[in-house]
Amino acid sequence: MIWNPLVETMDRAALRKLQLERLRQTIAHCYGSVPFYRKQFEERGIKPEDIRQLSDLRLLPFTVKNDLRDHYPYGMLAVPMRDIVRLHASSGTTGKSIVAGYTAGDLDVWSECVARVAVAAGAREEDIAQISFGYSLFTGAFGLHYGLEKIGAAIIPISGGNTERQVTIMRDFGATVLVATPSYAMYLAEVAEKMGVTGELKLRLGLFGAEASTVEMRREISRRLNVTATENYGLTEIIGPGVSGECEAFTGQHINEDHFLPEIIDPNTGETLPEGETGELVITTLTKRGQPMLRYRTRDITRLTYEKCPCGRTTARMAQVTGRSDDMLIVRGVNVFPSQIESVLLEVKGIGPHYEIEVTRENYLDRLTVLVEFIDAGLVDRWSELEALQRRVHEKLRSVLSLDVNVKLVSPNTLKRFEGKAKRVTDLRDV
Ligand code: DLL
Repeated sequence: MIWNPLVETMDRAALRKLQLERLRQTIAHCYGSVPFYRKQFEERGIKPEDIRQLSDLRLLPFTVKNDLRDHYPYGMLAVPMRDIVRLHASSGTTGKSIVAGYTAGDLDVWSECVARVAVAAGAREEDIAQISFGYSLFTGAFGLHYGLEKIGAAIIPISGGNTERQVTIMRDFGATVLVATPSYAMYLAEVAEKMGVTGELKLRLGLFGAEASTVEMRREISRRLNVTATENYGLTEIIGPGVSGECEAFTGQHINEDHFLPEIIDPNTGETLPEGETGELVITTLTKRGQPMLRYRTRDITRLTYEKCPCGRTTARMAQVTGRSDDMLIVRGVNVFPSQIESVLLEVKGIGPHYEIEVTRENYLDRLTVLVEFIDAGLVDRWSELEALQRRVHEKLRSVLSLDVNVKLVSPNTLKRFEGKAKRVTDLRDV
């Protein structure tokens, strides 16, 4: 089923025409209403009229997270506050948060986009959806809430945390769809197993997002919760969830291209890359009124394809985000993405899906330590087996990363569990 066949299966030439029209309106709106954008245009000697075709987009400067921080809290708004009806923010691990303001029209667009993503993933009006994202300034819960409500699903707005109660409600209310971060879904699976109720759950579909997860991790969640695990993507600066999501053909995440114009750039040079090449995702909003974004650098690494999908949608698809350009660790000169480590760990039998990564510097030498739980608690007394397991993990990591990694196997249920986005990497080199 396709929620909005008119746009989701639109002929690409017609879609590009619509995008250009909306791009020009957005640029005029930004230029006329946001001093930050006007200054950027003036500094480069460009006028809104100079943007005549979609490829002229590359004439425009990028917008980055720091621009939003510098204009905290309301400096990026393009409408007066009386037209704003909702404010969200992303906490950000460092510094000021990023604020997002929505007009009533923006909220409608947002629900529409999430409705499309939810339906593409397989959600239907008969579903009972448990929303286990925190209802807060975070966009995840409210975004999925209104999108799923729009398609007619019944919402359980349980929010994050209180995990045993979550599982009880999930069972008693007969939830069929779970909305959570992949790491929280894994934790929920574990708690359901401990409570011995996995078999009584009615879950069939997982709408997972808000953080990177590997195929291996989603496969494990899928097995343990007995769900089809799908992924969706978005960010506060652009709208929240609803930017893109996987369809039932699992060929990447369809971007709601009539609202968000994607590009891929080389993160080092800023050059636009051709279709299919991997780089940083840059998004321009095409319909947002409250806080439009021109060429926003997401820092997320992915690639795009414009080929028609077997599901019938014609919109661009983005590959799974493997990490953020600022997540990449450089350890003794070797580039390491946490997702590579996750993939390796989940392939080794005998260890659990919970892990932490620590980077330290000893005597000017970087050291990467991976802590991971072994599954069989009895191994504590069987040293040689434990040692063999540790060697296996070590070898596997070395062959994939070309790096000597310090592996610490720890007892089951000793590492931190996450109720929202996981924070698995601690880099202690600069402190
Ligand atoms: O996480 C919006 C969202 C909520 C998306 C719920 C999907 C579901 P922020 O808190 O601003 O917004 O974080 C945005 O999270 O730039 C990515 O780095 C990461 N991210 C979001 N979805 C995915 C995903 C929400 N499916 C940042 N895969 C983004 C990988 C993701 N990373």
